[in-house]
Amino acid sequence: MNNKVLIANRGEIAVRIIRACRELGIQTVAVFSEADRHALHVRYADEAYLLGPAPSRDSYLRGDKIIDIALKSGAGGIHPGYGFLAERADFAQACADANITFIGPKPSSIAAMGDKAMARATVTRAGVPVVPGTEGEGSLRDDELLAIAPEIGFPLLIKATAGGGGKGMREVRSLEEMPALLHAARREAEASFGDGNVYLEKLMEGARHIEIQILADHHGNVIHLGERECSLQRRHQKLLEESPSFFVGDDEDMRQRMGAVAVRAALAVGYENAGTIEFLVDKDKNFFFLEMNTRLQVEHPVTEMVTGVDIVKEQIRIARGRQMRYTQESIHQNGWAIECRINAEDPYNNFIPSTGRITHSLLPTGPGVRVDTGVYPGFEISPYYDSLISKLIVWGETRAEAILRMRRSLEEYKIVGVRTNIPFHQNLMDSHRFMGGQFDTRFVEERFSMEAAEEGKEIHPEIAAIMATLVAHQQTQRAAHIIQRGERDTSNWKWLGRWERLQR
Ligand code: MV4
Repeated sequence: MNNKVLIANRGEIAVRIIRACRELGIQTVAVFSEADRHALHVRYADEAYLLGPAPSRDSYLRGDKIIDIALKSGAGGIHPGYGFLAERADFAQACADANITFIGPKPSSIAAMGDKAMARATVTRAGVPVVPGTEGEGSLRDDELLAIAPEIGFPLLIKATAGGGGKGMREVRSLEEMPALLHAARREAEASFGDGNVYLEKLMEGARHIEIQILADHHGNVIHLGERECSLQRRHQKLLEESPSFFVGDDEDMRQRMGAVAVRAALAVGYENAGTIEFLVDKDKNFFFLEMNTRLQVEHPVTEMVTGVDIVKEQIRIARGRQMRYTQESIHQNGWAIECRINAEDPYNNFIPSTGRITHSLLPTGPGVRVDTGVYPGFEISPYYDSLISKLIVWGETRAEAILRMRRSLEEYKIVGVRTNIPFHQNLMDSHRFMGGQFDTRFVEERFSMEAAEEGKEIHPEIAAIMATLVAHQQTQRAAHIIQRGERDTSNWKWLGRWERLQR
């Protein structure tokens, strides 16, 4: 790989990758859609090329055009970021065929982990525990699945082999309802992935979602960077991640066992570069391999904050064939990091996406605060891509300090022009269950409501008046959203005392 990298992505992750390249002295090439002409990643890169119309399939999914641009601009490497082409084995192969370094794993590793049934079979052979379910890599017919189901036991889950991230999943409570659910799952999988193949897993209720970050170089060195707790999600969209996990806590033995198992899963597919092993963890701390994400993840910064490893720089070094700069013994978790995903969506209206121009914005700064964003005042949030505006990441010596810092940062953060989920995160930070770490993957959808969280809160007429003035002043119908200052009835010190009592 030469000294020029094309970033085949947009938004905050494209900016994040450009920053790593800059620090490494690498030239950068951005690509953009018609909707992203004025995007930050286009401004930050040394060169930028238009891909095509706004829809992803006409722009960021055009692997052929992207490889052409890489060849024309003389970029020797392509970083795919996450989403779009990041987990397409055919794209990774096409890069190799064009003599371009794909900054990620080998096509065979992507393919082996992309087929979820194959992934289960492969890691099982390597001694990695998986959730009980169907075995082997072949496709199973409905009659075969119906015969196996009672052995696995109900409730169970039908999952798409080509799936991941919850798409095409169906919960099955009894054999009677299973044929119809199989049909529906196959149809959804066929429509989403062009592959109607499914497999079965026992449903693990009330489990946590904990994942391990992996780094592997081309010299056989594979290490893990500890865990991330990702249980706080809504409809399979993660909203908040932290590292370490409160649930793993000071159980160093569990942490090292999970890490060792994750390393084994990566070795099973000859993994290279950065990747993540997802586990489901039950209340008795048993953990089971769920799937492997063969890419850089949205939430990688929390791991960077506690380990001090720049994962993106390490990805680039690894792709250049360098030896990893770390050994397992040199990796230590220091303190606590929390990431809130700031989305352009309305938490008071079922989280529907909010589009429009960001007219004003003030970013939180100061000690222990990092904001990864791809937008700025004047930028228009379009409906074509995901609703992620930014990632607000804080670091603290302890979880309590990180939570207080996150509250402070959320108060400082002002975004006007689109609605955001900042009020959701503020309510979450005030939630006693969150403070006490008492949550699993059902928490946001089943035990949390904005209305309940805000019951009894004062109404602030001054803020309402300022907001009305602002809106009128801008002569726009677009909704403005002012984040209310934290006027809590207790000081942070009192709150910390309470939190510490909760911990006993
Ligand atoms: C599961 C599960 C329970 N039991 N598998 C959702 C996304 C995909 N990565 C796998 N998912 C799940 N698989 C078994 N056998 C529960 C989920 C799940 C979930 C997992 C992680 C985080 C949030 C979740 C929300 C709902 C369901």
